[in-house]
Amino acid sequence: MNASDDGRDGPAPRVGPVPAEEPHFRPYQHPAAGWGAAKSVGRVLFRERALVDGPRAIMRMNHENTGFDCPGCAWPDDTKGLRLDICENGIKHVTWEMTHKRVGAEFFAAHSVTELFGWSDFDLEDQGRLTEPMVYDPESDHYVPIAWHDAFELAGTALRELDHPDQASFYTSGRLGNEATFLYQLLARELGTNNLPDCSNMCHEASGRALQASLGTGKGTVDLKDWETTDALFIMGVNAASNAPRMLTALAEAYHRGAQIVHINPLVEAAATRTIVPHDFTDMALFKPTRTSTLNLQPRIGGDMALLRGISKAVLEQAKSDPKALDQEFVDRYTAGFDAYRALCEETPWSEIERQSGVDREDILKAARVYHDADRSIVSWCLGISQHEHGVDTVREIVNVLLLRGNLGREGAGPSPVRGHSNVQGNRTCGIDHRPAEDFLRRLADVCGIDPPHAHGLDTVGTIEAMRRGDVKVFVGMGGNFALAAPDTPYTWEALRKCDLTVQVSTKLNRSHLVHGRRALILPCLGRTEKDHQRHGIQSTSVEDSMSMVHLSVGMKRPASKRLLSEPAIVAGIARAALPDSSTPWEWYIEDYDRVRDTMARVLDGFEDFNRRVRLPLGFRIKQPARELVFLTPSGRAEFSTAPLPDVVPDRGTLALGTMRSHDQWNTTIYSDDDRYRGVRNLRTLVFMNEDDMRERGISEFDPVDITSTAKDGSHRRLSGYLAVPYDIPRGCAAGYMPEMNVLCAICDYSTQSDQPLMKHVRVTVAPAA
Ligand SMILES: Nc1nc2c(c(=O)[nH]1)N[C@H]1C(S)=C(S)[C@@H](COP(=O)(O)OP(=O)(O)OC[C@H]3O[C@@H](n4cnc5c(=O)[nH]c(N)nc54)[C@H](O)[C@@H]3O)O[C@H]1N2
Ligand SMILES: Nc1nc2c(c(=O)[nH]1)N[C@H]1C(S)=C(S)[C@@H](COP(=O)(O)OP(=O)(O)OC[C@H]3O[C@@H](n4cnc5c(=O)[nH]c(N)nc54)[C@H](O)[C@@H]3O)O[C@H]1N2
Ligand SMILES: [Mo]
Repeated sequence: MNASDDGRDGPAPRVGPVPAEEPHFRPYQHPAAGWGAAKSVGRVLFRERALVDGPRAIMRMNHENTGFDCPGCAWPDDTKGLRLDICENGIKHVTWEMTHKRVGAEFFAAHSVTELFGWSDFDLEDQGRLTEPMVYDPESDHYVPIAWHDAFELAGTALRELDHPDQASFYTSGRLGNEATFLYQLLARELGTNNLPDCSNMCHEASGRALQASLGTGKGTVDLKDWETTDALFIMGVNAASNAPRMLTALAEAYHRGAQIVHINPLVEAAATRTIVPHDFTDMALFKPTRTSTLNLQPRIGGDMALLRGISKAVLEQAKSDPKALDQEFVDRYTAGFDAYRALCEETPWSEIERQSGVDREDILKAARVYHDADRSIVSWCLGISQHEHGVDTVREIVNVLLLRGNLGREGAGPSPVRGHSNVQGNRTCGIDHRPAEDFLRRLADVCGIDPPHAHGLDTVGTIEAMRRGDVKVFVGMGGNFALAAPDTPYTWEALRKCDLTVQVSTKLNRSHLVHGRRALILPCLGRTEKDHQRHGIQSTSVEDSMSMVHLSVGMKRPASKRLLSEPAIVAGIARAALPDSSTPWEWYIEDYDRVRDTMARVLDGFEDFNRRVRLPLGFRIKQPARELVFLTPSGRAEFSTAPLPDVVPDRGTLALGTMRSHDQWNTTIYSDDDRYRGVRNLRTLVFMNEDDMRERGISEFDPVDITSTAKDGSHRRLSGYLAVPYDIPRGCAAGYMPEMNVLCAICDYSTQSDQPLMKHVRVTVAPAA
């Protein structure tokens, strides 16, 4: 990474491992998952020396309330119960946590922070699990051991001594279980701040806001059963084979059933071709692939809204001769704003739709026909839709399309965002929100006897800016890797370094431990696979998946070290030290998480009888008012939106760059330099480009290039020496990997609709390396 002014001497650290061989690129020809995935799993188990524990743990993953929830993604568990519902990347993720390697006091004694700073992010995490709390010692520039009690005191004192609680910010990464989440937000609010940034601010913030505005609920309305009964699936802006691999099973089943599957993505990702479902042992044995797509459309980056508008326009045109094209009864009974939306669709010329989407009218009509012929449709999406300036408008346009044909509130139909982290949705449900609802605050005050602040707090971008100004002085990271995941790497690093204290609750060593405040703590915690032993016995925690199912997760492995604490215990420890007079029974809660759940049941909507219902075999589903056609919107109806199409066509000479994940990484955790499904080996510092765009710039395959971004405020950022890879991507578009490319994402480049960083639409020029 070319973050030059990082404040520590030495060469700029790299993210991925040093590849053993030369870069290699050949388009991938095989079905997704299948034996390629099986082989890859074997390699990972071997590397982490988890050949015995690994397979044993995998058998306990995602089983009815007897195992732990796969931390790999938020895809729901198989509704058929006990089935081996696992995937390659989930296994990689679990084995990563279960590694036998350890990072303890001796390790930190042997390596100064400045030395470690020079290591690659891959090497940092590859050292294994953290085993004891550590504090930064500026004298020696080493992390040194600290007792838990003293660590809590240090954090508590720093929080107590702030002039105002808003000088602290409490970040959450989406791994955190519901019980710890609830306690964490209680700590922040009892202290007196709503500064609760989370990874969602960079992920699905736009989806939540849009669904809230259109339907009065910030979540999708469908569940897996709907996926199993729908006639048409529209899969937008998600690389499912890598990032939600268990979706492949659903796609294959849909195909067998004769459902239509339309993929809308600038790249034809592996899930848009064929798959061999890994737990279908016959297909595996016979190498028998199933198609997972019936139509692929490749819009330009940011072109989805225009494409969706085109589908609506076509449906409305069709409705003139075929009244069944439109569900007029549904529209009349349940929606508001239809006439204005119809007028807008009629006014938007096809030429504009084609230009903005980058897709021909003829192809849009194909998708429209699929939509119109299907009795029930689901639209599913992820970051390719949300991380844009107009992410909120685009998700609302998805809802517009669905409303036209009454695809809501009935089986097999509705919006279905694919969430990221395994409990990111649960975090929001349980109170991680810098803009909390008044209703929620009132109940929190009543039940917990606190006086929570009402002013909105800071989100991720807001926190970075406030740290940089010196307005936030204490940063607590509850999981995650803020330093690397956040935009504008050098800027974010400068901001973190201005803090008085940074506290990171983590399982593994990462960049956020090395880019720290004047004082810094590393607080190591149990992972989800591990036994959480408290006074009243082994505790379980609950999580909520993408489809609002809440269920228990119980770790079964011996903890990586005796000195680890659970996340709830760490929150309680900090809370007691920061709020010595608090009447919240922090210690009592930790003795038995059922007690936390009993309190949650009284505060949170839809959590009545929490302890009993969460123990049902598949847990329970949080009620979705919109699913019951109850719309908590101002009009009491589902609201059509009428946003104008944004101009997303890149200026001459510039490209729209999307930053994304490779197959072999989990956000900032990098497993290797390979991206199997995109045919890349031994290379992460690349940029995928259209061949014509390369030719026009005099660039050939693997030529080194400089990538320069231009921010909204006109400032420039640059990455040098990246290798160009010719790829099947629309002209004017380019793609490459996060988190390396965060260097190009300016802090000021966030959406005015969602405050979400524009990680899929970075304005860049690419030129042969100087
Ligand atoms: N193995 C693994 N699983 C993961 C993760 C991981 O890193 N590794 N991360 C987790 C997290 S936190 C999240 S949020 C999800 C992320 O899951 P994804 O959303 O799949 O994440 P990305 O890798 O960013 O891929 C974005 C996809 O959007 C497409 N795209 C880019 N721009 C556009 C556009 O303008 N329009 C459309 N239609 N498509 C576009 C890209 O081609 C790519 O296919 O996955 C979760 N699951
Ligand atoms: N350019 C660009 N940037 C992006 C994105 C993008 O698409 N493009 N995507 C954004 C998105 S969607 C997201 S969600 C964020 C991700 O941002 P984060 O959630 O902050 O980052 P992760 O890489 O998921 O965090 C990994 C770290 O979590 C810690 N960890 C793992 N398991 C546990 C656990 O059980 N408990 C605790 N306490 N810690 C644990 C480990 O120490 C590990 O190093 O990145 C965002 N950044
Ligand atoms: Mo995410």
